Amino acid sequence: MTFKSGFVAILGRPNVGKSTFLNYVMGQKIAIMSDKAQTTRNKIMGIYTTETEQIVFIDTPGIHKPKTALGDFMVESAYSTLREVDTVLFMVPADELRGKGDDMIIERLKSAKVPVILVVNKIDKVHPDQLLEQIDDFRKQMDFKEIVPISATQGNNVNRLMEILKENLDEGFQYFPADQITDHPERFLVSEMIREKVLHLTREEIPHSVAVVIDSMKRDEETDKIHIRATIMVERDSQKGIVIGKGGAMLKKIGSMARRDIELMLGDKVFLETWVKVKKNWRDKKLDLADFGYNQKEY
Ligand SMILES: Nc1nc2c(ncn2[C@@H]2O[C@H](COP(=O)(O)OP(=O)(O)OP(=O)(O)O)[C@@H](O)[C@H]2O)c(=O)[nH]1
Ligand SMILES: [Mg+2]
Repeated sequence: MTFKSGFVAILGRPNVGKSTFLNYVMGQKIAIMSDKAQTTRNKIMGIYTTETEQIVFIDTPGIHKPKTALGDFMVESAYSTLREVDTVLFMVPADELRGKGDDMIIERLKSAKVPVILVVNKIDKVHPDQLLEQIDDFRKQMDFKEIVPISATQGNNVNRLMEILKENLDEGFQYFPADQITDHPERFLVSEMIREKVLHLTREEIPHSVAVVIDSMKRDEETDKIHIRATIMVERDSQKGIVIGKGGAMLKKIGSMARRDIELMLGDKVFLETWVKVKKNWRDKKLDLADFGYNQKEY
């Protein structure tokens, strides 16, 4: 039997459910998710492999009007996938009307010369009539190869979308071993899981200002646990106060929730030590961006 494979990018505005979809398909958390916009900051591969096919999904940062060097990096890394993939999934939410942000992306997609599948996500949030109107509106904007409504949280119609993707695969290599699910090292996933808890537990001003760096990660022979030291970077002293919380309560909560996720991912006991540091305006400094893992990488 011939083997089929292909690269598929997931593109769209922030918060539409791109990472939620990827995690649903992969059956585990590779990309962190939150109800705050601009959660994903790096391209993340989710490698889906069966006996007969391999689909390499690339989850991308939500496309927005960038206001910082980090924002520039995020948007650029999302658009860069257009040169790297065989198919694009353009994701829009069923419950929000098409806006300037969508139009901007559509313009780029039109000139990209890659087949684009429109994925209307969050159908659990709307009445079917509203869904039809949404589809009708987008259909007029460009020529989509297919239009597929789904719910990434509930899994509705995700199988159908997977079938369509499989039907459209070309004969090709198995690019990655069958047991590899992502291109990112464990350290990156660990830092992301900590960042996810900061996003969940802190107020609106923190999420965009935070980066997490893993200082060390090794097995402690005495306790037989993985000992992880992580630093949470923020931009201001006041933010440091919020992340640490009264008597350290917030940091403790972040640590224990993150530890649970990390243990699940690693399948091992973990001792997690977290520190908070202030690094002023790191989002605007190219050098700091690279230090914190935000540097361009091609696939
Ligand atoms: N009701 C509903 N909510 C969803 C669905 N898919 C995603 N969400 C929610 O939408 C929010 C954003 O999800 P993410 O997966 O982080 O969105 P994203 O597109 O990756 O966002 P960025 O990384 O910021 O670009 C989360 O609160 C999800 O739980 C869905 O099908 N239905
Ligand atoms: Mg995301």
